[in-house]
Amino acid sequence: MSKIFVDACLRKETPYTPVWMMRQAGRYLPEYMEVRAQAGNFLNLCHDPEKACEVTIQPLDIVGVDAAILFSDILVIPDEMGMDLEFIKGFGPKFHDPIKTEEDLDRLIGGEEAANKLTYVYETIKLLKQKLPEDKALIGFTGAPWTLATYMIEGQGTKTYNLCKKMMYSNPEFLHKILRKVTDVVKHYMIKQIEAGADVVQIFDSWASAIEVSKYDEFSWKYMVEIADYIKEKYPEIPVIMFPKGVAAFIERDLVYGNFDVFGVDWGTPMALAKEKLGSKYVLQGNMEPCRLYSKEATTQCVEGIQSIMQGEGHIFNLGHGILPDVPVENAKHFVSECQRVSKK
Ligand code: 1CP
Repeated sequence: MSKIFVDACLRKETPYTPVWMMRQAGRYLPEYMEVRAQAGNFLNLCHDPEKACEVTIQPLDIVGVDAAILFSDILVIPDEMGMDLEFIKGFGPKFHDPIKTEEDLDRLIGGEEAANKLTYVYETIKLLKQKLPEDKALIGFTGAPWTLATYMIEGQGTKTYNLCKKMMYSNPEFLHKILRKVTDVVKHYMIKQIEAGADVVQIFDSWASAIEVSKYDEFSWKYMVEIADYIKEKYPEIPVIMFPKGVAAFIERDLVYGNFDVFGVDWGTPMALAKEKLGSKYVLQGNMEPCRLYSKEATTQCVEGIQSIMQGEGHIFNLGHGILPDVPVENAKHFVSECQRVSKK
């Protein structure tokens, strides 16, 4: 049976435009909160394939999306490379031993050896393959090397990125050494997710916009393209989605290139601009401003607007970044059904 989401990624004819939401498994769902409470904490949940599988499937049943995204986190990668990760309630992720010196980096496990430690992720994917309905696709994912490096250097989320940017301008060779090591792990990690059963993979560069346009290719995009090339060489039929957040100026200046299938458009980038610059080359995913989910009216208006721009083009509906924890479930359902309604052929 064909999967509508995979077909849309490959620009094949579909009965309507498929839809999913970034961060669709999460705190806005009471059913998620229940399973997370049973697990004790967020990382335990990531490490438990049965429970991770259960929360991955919840948004399919509850809000009716067309694809499932593996429940995990981008930060399990540096965790398994040997960094000490904790998710602190009310604070967020924290690495207690951020990278400051060459020795700190050399201590970390690299390449396939690090990717081999993420067995619980592959186990979750294998379980999902047994449990997901045949017509629903499973999306695997990773963080982009740059986005992962920001947490590995800063030790936590940041507003200013001062430690990694200090490195970018005063010791770029060392930043490249970190990015190289992470890229080599991610390449193996992506292949192993695909071999476990992921139908599609997405690379999240959530903090792309922290880099000035003239430096974006050098410190982030080229590593993402290298990962996509590696995947496409081994598994050309597996769609690859790139999601660099906040890169309107990068698109505007025709700086996007690479061998991948779908470009994820963030909510700050006008869909019409993305269509003009990228629509002939890549299927576009996105891009409703996530806060529109607080109002059904604002949601419908935006979905209709996106549909009028993307009608007849390669398109997948999504938000332009993750859903927020206090969005009413009913409004998320409304978004999904509106996307399916306005695009029905
Ligand atoms: O239950 C909880 O309180 C933890 C909240 C939570 C959840 C549900 C975190 C902590 N991560 C996740 C799951 C998660 N993370 C998924 C699951 C699949 C889905 O439903 O989408 C995915 C794909 C991610 C990816 C992720 N983690 C990104 C990239 C995507 C994005 O939203 O930009 C990033 C940047 C992270 C880091 C992270 N994980 C969690 C937090 C609080 C953060 C920090 C965010 C920050 O620094 O602002």
